[in-house]
Amino acid sequence: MLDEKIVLEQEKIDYYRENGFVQIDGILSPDEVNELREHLAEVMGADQGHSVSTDKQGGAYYNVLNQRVNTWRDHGGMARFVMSRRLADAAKQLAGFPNTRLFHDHALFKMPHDSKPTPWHQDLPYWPMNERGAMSIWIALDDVDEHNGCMMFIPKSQRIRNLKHVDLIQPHDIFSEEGAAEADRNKAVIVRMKAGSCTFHDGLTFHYAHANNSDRPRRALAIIYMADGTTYSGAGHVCTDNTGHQSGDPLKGGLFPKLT
Ligand SMILES: O=C(O)CCC(=O)C(=O)O
Repeated sequence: MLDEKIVLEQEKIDYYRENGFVQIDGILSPDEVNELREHLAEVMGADQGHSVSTDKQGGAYYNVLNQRVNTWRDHGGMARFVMSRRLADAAKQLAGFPNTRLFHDHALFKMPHDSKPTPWHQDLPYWPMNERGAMSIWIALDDVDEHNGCMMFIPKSQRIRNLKHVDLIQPHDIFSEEGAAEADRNKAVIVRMKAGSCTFHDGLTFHYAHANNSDRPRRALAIIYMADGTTYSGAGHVCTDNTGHQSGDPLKGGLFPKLT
């Protein structure tokens, strides 16, 4: 049951806190994976609603990611997974949030044919938050390896702050930034996973995803969690623009629901 609590092994929590990411196998059952794939197929094809698609087929961003943000707002089935206790509970234990809120979900499909890697980047520089600590779960809906777009992470890189955001279409080399010297690309951990398994990563952990050189989409669902009390920085973002939040306001209310 998606609403059941989960208790993570202390070893997983310690690994996450030390390295800024962790792999958890089998967070979803095979039946749940099938159900989620069906919901995703429905929501990705929608041409109306409150979720936002980042780019269309043929666009440069689409070749990196066919992304739809806030699927939960359009599809009750997606909402069941995005709001689920099990996933939010795991995030809370790893990050040590007193209480957890949703920032947003995003379906992340890496399409076959002319697929580009997701360049090395940190997530927090994209997010309009004053505090650090927000993090993502990335759930594989297909088996993933280097051939079809699995992720890589740099252990301990979550300690590195104040870097620029990386443009995913025309990336600069994050490793060449002043302040990134501590991140060692040679220590990158390649995370191959079965469908239904996931990683959690801190918003500051350096990560990358390979291009999809298979002939089928690589499907993933990511959900971004933040500590209750996280405040709005005032920076532009599709999830906070036109919501009435003022700089310094806590990110809360119906669009950023409390999950634990
Ligand atoms: O799915 C991908 O290719 C990249 C995902 C990512 O960067 C993220 O979830 O933060």
